[in-house]
Amino acid sequence: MLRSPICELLGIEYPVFQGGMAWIADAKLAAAVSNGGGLGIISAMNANADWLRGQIRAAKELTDKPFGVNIMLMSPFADEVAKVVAEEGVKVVTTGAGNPGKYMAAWKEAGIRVIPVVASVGLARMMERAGASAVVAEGTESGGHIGELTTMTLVPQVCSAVNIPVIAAGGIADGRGVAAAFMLGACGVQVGTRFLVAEECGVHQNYKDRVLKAKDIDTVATGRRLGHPVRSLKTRFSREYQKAEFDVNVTAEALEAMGVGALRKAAVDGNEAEGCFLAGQIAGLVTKEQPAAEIIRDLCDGAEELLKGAAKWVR
Ligand code: TUI
Repeated sequence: MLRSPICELLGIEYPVFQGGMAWIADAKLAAAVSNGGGLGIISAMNANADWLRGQIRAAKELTDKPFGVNIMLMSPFADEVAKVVAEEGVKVVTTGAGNPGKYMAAWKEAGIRVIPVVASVGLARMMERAGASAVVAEGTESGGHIGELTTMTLVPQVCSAVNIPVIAAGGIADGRGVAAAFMLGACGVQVGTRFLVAEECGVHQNYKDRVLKAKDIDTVATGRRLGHPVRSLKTRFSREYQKAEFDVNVTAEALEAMGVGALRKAAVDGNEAEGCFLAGQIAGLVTKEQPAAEIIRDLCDGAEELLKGAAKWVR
């Protein structure tokens, strides 16, 4: 069985986190992943405190296992949801799209294990000093808000720089990816794109179908001009956004406005014309809908077999 110190640290069976996907990762998906032995994560995205409190309580009804909450630091509600996770006794908080430094003391005081998602060695080091229990090193292969470095280059550099456990993310969707992540020095993985098509994932069926049909070259990173690049599937929205981004006559404000509501349109409405379908570069490998527990077992059993057989390369 694939196990690592992150399992003991968090009280989980398998070293697999489910990514905190905005508008998608709710109590139902998080509970299914946690019941399957991984760490389910509810995304607080751009929602307010009441919504998050409801989701945390719903997850507690659905599972006795630990689960986490992901806080998107660019959210206008970051301050209030940061309080809710402490009040509701959430065990694990992951953060994205910024530096969670100002919340760390309060979260640690509440006994929360804080695991920031980082895209650079600098932020990983800073988070270790601030008291993080681990970091998720997320490569640019990921869907959603991304940094510059690939998983292949980021993970070993973060592992060499810090003494806390490192979870690898970005481009991992099967046992090969998991085994590779462990070889790079990680002791766990975070997976988003493959959990998009979990049976318990409530994202619109059009979104699942787009992911299932995607090929290797079907994602694109847009938003660099505004300083927050985002990876999504190539769709009408991404093509039009890209055109606007390269047009010097389109203002930054107009570009910002184009993005508003696009994630919800994709995830909730399945709107293929106006939605922004966030997904990672590994989408081409994701070809079937399965229960979350089955996905976790496939990832870990696949990695176990590869790691056991790795000695064949040594003569
Ligand atoms: O955060 C993510 N992925 C996300 S957040 C998101 S919601 C969103 N919607 C529309 C536009 C933008 C975001 C969708 N996907 N992953 C973790 C991550 N964090 N990737 C990159 C970073 C990051 C980037 C810059 C972390 C810190 C940072 O700067 C740190 C600093 O020094 O402020």
